[in-house]
Amino acid sequence: MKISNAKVIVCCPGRNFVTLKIYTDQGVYGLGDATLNGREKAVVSYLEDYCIPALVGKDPRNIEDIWHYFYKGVYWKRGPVSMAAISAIDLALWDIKGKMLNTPLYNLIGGKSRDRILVYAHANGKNQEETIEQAQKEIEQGFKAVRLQSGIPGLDHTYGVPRDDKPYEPAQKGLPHEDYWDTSKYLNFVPGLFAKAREVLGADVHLLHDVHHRCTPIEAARLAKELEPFHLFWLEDPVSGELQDGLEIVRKHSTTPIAIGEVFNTVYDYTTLIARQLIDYVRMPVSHGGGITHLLKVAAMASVYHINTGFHGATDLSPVAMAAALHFNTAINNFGIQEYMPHQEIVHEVFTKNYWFKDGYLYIDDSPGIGIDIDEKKAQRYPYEMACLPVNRKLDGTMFYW
Ligand code: GCO
Ligand code: MG
Repeated sequence: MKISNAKVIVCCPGRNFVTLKIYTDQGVYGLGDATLNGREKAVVSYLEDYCIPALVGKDPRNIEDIWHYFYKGVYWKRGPVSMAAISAIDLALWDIKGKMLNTPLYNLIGGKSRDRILVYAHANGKNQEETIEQAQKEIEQGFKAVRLQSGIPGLDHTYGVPRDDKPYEPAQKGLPHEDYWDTSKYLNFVPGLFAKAREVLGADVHLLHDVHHRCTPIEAARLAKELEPFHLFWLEDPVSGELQDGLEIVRKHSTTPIAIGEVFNTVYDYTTLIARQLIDYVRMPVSHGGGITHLLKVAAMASVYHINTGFHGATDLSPVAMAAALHFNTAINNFGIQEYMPHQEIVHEVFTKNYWFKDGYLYIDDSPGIGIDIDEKKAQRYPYEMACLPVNRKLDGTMFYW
């Protein structure tokens, strides 16, 4: 069996997606998600100019060897662009294997450890009241876990909150939009939001919060400590991921569980954090962290330290990545939770959907491989539109993390 060809499909049904399609000489093809929000074209070039020519002629059954060909075999290793490309190749090869063997992906990586996948919803509001009302609506829809992000008094706009009445999408058309940020206003506000949320929503619902890399270690420690009475499911990205020792300071001061890694791309971003038990959840998604092949290794290492998964699942990960994550979550033992930010309906004009939400959980059907297809004609109707994630400045103009 041989890979006969591969191509990259770029489309923008409401937001940009990059999809890799690998063809074989047996008539079976596989799909992988190569979307890197705001840097899509860099991955397209990496795939088209360097990976696809080398893929043609290889036996698609040898997934481990092909993975290492593009990882160990490349002198300039790691990094989000090359790892997004490797992830897409890996997903497409697992998709092909599942289709060839006529079995869903989860069967190839251990079978079912569970029948349904616990997910968390996003409750975003312009202020405390709106955020908690939104959370109530989601709990009424059946969600058992909700992430709260709110506008902050004194700041025009912040991460996680829609600018108008449209669904929240962080990337905006054209060059990066500039946001403004003030950590002390944020730190003064968030504990009160969660105090009120617990009062209104009760003790049972799981509550989560994303700091989006914006605190110094000691600020994050203060926040994690002040949030302790409200028993968060997790506090996400309390410090910027490159400062791994910072998590030790957070850990020393609080029992609030910590999740990190949506911007990581290899197990080496995690080895210290896992082995020193500085975190509780790994978030690196299958579409940025080397696909199924590499995430199996990360999850295995995490499991030794009783650390669970909680994969990134924002709308910039395509339905191919979401379905692949659901297979992965179905199979491994140390699954924790899955982020679920549903795509707009227009996305499913282009991508089919083999998963559905019911009463707090996602379910996936047992179609072979990953189980998602792409309608290329419809994809053509929505050509790429340049869009970028915002940049962030402190109120005095200093560049800051977004
Ligand atoms: C999350 C993330 C996203 C990112 C987005 C960037 O926890 O879902 O932080 O909202 O900001 O995926 O592309
Ligand atoms: Mg996040």
